[in-house]
Amino acid sequence: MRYPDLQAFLSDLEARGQLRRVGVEVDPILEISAITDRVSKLPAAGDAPPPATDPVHGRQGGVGLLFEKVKGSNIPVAINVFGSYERMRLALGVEDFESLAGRVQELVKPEVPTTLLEKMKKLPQLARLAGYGPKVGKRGICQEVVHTDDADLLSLPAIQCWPHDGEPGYGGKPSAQDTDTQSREGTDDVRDPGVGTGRYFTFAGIYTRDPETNDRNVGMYRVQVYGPKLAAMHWHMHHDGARHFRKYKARGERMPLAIVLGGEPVLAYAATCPLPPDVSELLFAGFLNDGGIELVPCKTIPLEVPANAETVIEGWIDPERTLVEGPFGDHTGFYSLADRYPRFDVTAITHRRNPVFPATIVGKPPQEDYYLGKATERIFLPLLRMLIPSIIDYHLPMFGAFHNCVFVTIRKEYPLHARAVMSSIWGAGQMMFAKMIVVVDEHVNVHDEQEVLFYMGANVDWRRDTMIVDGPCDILDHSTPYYGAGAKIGIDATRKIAGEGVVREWPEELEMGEVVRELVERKWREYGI
Ligand SMILES: Cc1cc2nc3c(=O)[nH]c(=O)nc-3n(C[C@H](O)[C@H](O)[C@H](O)COP(=O)(O)O)c2cc1C
Ligand SMILES: [Mn+2]
Repeated sequence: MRYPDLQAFLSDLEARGQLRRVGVEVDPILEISAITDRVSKLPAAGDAPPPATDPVHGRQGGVGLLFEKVKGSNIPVAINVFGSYERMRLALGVEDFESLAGRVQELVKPEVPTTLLEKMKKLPQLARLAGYGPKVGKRGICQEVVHTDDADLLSLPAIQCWPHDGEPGYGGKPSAQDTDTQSREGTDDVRDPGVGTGRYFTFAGIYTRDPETNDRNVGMYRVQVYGPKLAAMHWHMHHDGARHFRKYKARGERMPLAIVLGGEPVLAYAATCPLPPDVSELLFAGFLNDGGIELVPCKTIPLEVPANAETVIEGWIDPERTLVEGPFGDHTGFYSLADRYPRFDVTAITHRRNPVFPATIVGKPPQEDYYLGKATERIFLPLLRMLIPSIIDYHLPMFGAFHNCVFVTIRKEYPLHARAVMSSIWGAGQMMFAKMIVVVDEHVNVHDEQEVLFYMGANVDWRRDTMIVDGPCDILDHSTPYYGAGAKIGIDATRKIAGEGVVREWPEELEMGEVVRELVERKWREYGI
């Protein structure tokens, strides 16, 4: 089943026992977050078995939540609604992620083998043919109510997730990291005293267009609220929103930008997908939705936004002026510290009558984002294999919080093959952030973390079988010596062969013979055990 909008999704979740309404009044400052954090760690609602690809953690996630009475706003907050395997599958309208992965493979297969990037670039033509491209119409529920002069971000129930979020001075002065992601020049550190600190939109799609190619991008970036018409945009330098911004900045132009809350549930997922630059998230969402996403023109800026969204915030990013954004309790399990980020000035807020406000929190896993990431892990396997055919399967363990750890199985064919695979992974889009890659042989169950660690312990000589390389890192990683740059390790835990350094005779792994196993199987009852 595919849902036309967030509220249709919520209704269906409720009918399936996957959503709980909370009628008692709650505070958007920390209380919603504390409840959600606790619920995320509960067993998942329903009795679906854990997927084979996540046997240990596959049954967590509690229930989706709808807070009906939020202090200071008349808009209800929906949270953790993607926060389990079951709800993630429902959001994408699939029985399992593998079938979707199959569809992705079908879509890119007819092409002659070329690079992944070329393949992905062909996606638009292919997909438009099949009607997956966005369709611009005239009217949408997202504009049932329009506020321009009276637009007020503070009317929305933006949440504060962690205690030090937005706390001025926490963790020292903004680091003034010398990168051009953010605009460095501006110094207006505006905070509206009426706002409180650290209130964020945490589950919004950020819509921008490339000023040169006019390509659309949608990314999920957090937005800090500073006042009725003022916010800051936290996009990482490696992401497409920041890339678009750099282009506008170089041209000395302000950038139109829309913050979209709600719409078809596939949109929120697509906004988190590590698609290559210039591969449209809207097109991908249309593909997931099995039909193009309907858009409507914004009221005050030259952009189009999903017609079925709950709420849309329109405005401009200033090319020069910044705000001190953060700190923010992040998906790493630590605070990302305050820094300068571009300033967003609101020109309009449009919404449907009686909107719901979608939110999420990130923090120590598992949280809702774990399931978004796991969906991507499965759906992108065929694309990763197209780029790096030696990969059989991979697994991003929960403890790695996405970027810290990747387990990979390969069918090893030649000396140092595992190293080639590691380097390829570090060259594959957002996989470049992988801080530790462990490569094991095909017969290892890569989703069984104990089994992978067993081979890492048994098969690795730390001097011979590891490699440490420098490269771009997740900017949220507080351990790197530089902002967004540091070292990564590749660990070759495969069986070693000639040509991989000194290899003494490699013993066979223990396994019972067929004959004795059959004997024991046959006599099992007789033993009386
Ligand atoms: C819950 C959640 C919050 C996120 N917050 C941010 C953020 O604040 N800034 C950012 O740059 N990326 C954030 N991301 C990651 C991006 O959404 C993701 O990497 C996406 O692929 C970026 O798309 P892009 O390459 O089109 O920019 C977040 C992801 C999730 C799931
Ligand atoms: Mn993108």
